[in-house]
Amino acid sequence: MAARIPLDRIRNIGISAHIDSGKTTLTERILYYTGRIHKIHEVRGKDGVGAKMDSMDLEREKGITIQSAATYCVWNGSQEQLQPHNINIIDTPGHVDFTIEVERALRVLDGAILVLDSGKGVQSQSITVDRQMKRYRVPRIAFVNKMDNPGANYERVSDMLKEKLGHHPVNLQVPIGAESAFAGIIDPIIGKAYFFDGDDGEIVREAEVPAEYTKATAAAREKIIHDVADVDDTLGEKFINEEPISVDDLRAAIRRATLALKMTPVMCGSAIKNKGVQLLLDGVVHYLPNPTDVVNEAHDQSKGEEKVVVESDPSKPFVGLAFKLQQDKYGQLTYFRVYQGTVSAGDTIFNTSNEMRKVRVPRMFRMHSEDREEVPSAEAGDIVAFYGVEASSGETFTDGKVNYTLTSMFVPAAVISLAVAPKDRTMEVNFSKALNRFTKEDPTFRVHQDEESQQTIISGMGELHLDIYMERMRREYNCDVIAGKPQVAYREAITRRAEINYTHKKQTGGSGQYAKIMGYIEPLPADAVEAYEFLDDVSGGSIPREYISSCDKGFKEGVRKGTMIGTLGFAPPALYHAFAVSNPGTKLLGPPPTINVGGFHDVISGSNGAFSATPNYDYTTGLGTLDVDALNAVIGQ
Ligand SMILES: Nc1nc2c(ncn2[C@@H]2O[C@H](COP(=O)(O)OP(=O)(O)OP(=O)(O)O)[C@@H](O)[C@H]2O)c(=O)[nH]1
Ligand SMILES: [Mg+2]
Repeated sequence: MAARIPLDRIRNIGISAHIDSGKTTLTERILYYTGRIHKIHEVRGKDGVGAKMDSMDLEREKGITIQSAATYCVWNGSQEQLQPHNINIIDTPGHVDFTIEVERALRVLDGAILVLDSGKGVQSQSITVDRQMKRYRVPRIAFVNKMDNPGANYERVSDMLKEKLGHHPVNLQVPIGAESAFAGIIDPIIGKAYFFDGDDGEIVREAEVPAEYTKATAAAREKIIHDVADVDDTLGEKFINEEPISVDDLRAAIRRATLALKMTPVMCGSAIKNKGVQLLLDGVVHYLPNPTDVVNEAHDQSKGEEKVVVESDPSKPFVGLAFKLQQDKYGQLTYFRVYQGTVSAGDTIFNTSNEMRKVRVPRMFRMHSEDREEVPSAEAGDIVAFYGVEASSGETFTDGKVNYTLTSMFVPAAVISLAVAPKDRTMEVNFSKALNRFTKEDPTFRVHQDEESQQTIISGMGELHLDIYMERMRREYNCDVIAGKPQVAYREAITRRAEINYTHKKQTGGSGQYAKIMGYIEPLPADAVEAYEFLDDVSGGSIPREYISSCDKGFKEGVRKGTMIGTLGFAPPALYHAFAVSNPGTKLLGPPPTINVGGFHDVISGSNGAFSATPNYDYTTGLGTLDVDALNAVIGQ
């Protein structure tokens, strides 16, 4: 293997946008210009081959991306002016039904390209994707694609970024012409024009700015300085003192402000016409973070979930996040982002999200869409796929020296459900095999048995989402499926804060229980990473520490069940809740009860057994009742 590229020359980026804006077409160009592929194939191209990143048959047939795909390349700059940089890329689907693919990519990436259609600008899915980027604090470059299309308008799209997404967009380029006359791009920062020659735009020709654009170029440079100085103090000071501002000063300021999420650099081009892609890659190097620029935090489970920073340092203990599972012809592939330390084939690693279960890593690969390259080890900052490592997506693994867990990703609730059955009884085994695998790979695809009808119900993010899985059952598992009528999955939501004041009293046989809990429930912000948050605000030991986790469990169960409809729990956008709990004057009326919380069995001692006792559920806490009563009160208001 070639010598490792140092961390400051690594970029882990996602390409995300509204459907059909050209993400896969753009990625295809990136792979071509960096020498990863030797011929360009179009999405829905006449040659019928299809783009590299859309490797699934269904993707090629439908001309849309369904699964995200990872790849990597090395970039030396549009003029070979840069040291080699390793760019790891995840191309994601734009269709809203596959939003989990965007979610998990953005969870593990350091930066992103937000692609926008030059005519349509900020579209519905751009808003969703932008919210996901904000959730994980991902700095991004906006790329205004399709500059060759009728109605192309770079400035207007940039204005929409401000109006609709609240960004501070800064236009880094001046397009030369637009629509069918779109010919090239000016970079006002260095004052040069670029044209893309050769059959596939592979030759980037640097030229003087055409005379008719000199005024516009000077004005654009002024505006860049002005707009960046607004959000970067160092540049701001130079600007006020009227000191000369060099190319490096300006680029450094843009980088700082972009990483601090204070501005969005806006660039443009036409992926299909092979224009602007190399300059965008230069932009990725200049303005998007390397792994060490990003602060990643974990919870130390051995220190009561204390927050710790995981460092992009290969010599520290290994910490990695399993973010995507995929089955291929060779077996189970688990994609990992390594956040800290080093992991090598043959190592034993520990699943800190699942009771430190240990697994051996037999082999690991760097992925290039469906192709792979075996590597002996991976270091902090890398994205790799392990073979033969059992995991669920969102689980943290370490080398066992530390017991850290990383924040998992936000999983949206289902919006639609469908009763399904295999057409033929002989297919039942394959039917359940397929459902098993799909639910493991995709947390937004859920399966349950309807208690009354005994039917198998699948639920997901939309009709297309469910259709794709039924089609995959037919193709990959030889199992035809009959389906009922789709049902919209209604869910309940908390809309505003409400107070809780609940007294639990129970006398059973010899033992009695008494507990009083006060607190509040309120919606979390729409961009919260976790769908449920428990806030322990107990003071003065009014509820002893050992019972706080029982309170948490009881509330969680209440949220999962919901109150009115019962099965699917509460839904965004009015997201779940936080609690403060306090319990003045608790006393126990009898001997302590025995309880079972989940799979965990404990005998309560002390004087507050009632916190974990249960009038309604025999496996969870007495607070389950509290939830339902309190939530009823909230929803009823
Ligand atoms: N005119 C024009 N068309 C483009 C450009 N880039 C892509 N397209 C076309 O737009 C369509 C969608 O392109 P894709 O690359 O599949 O878009 P995508 O964003 O990956 O789509 P999903 O992954 O399904 O969300 C294709 O027909 C492309 O040929 C461009 O720069 N100009
Ligand atoms: Mg695509």
